[in-house]
Amino acid sequence: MKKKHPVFISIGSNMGDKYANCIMGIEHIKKLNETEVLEIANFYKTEPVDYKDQDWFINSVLKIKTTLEPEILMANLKNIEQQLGQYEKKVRFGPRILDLDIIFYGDMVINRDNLTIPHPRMDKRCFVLKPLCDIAPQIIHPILGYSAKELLKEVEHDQEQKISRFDCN
Ligand code: PH2
Ligand code: MG
Ligand code: MG
Repeated sequence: MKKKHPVFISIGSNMGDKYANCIMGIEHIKKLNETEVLEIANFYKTEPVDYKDQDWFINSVLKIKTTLEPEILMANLKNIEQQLGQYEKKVRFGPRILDLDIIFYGDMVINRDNLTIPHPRMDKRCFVLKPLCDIAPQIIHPILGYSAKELLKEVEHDQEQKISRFDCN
């Protein structure tokens, strides 16, 4: 039997009906082979980081269990992003209908041209760490050795990363 790995995925949207886009994305992930969605964090309205001149995002984090290998999972997530309507030329860090990023894949460390796990910027990003702490505050970053909660503490007062709970109802 293939091993099922716990994986955390960051989900985000800042175009169109942002919350609906995230929900659609999750529905697609639920339909993937060999994959179960275990937990969904709260949703947050978050100030854009890295590329400031764009609309605010809706972000959350999911915990899934999957036997899909990291590259295969990533390809499936890209495919879902595309199904939800991709804009031909994406600006790096710019606006998107749906963005699905692998944050952690078990405690695997991967450094390949097209895939870096843990996600290389997650430890600086409130929009990842805040929802991650809703569902897995004690999870340890396999390179840095700090928990999600400890990492969040370092960035949560950053005035450039405003974040508030998004009311889904
Ligand atoms: N994604 C980015 C760049 N900046 N900012 C926020 N608040 N949320 C995001 O999901 C986000 C971002 C690139 O993927
Ligand atoms: Mg991203
Ligand atoms: Mg992405």
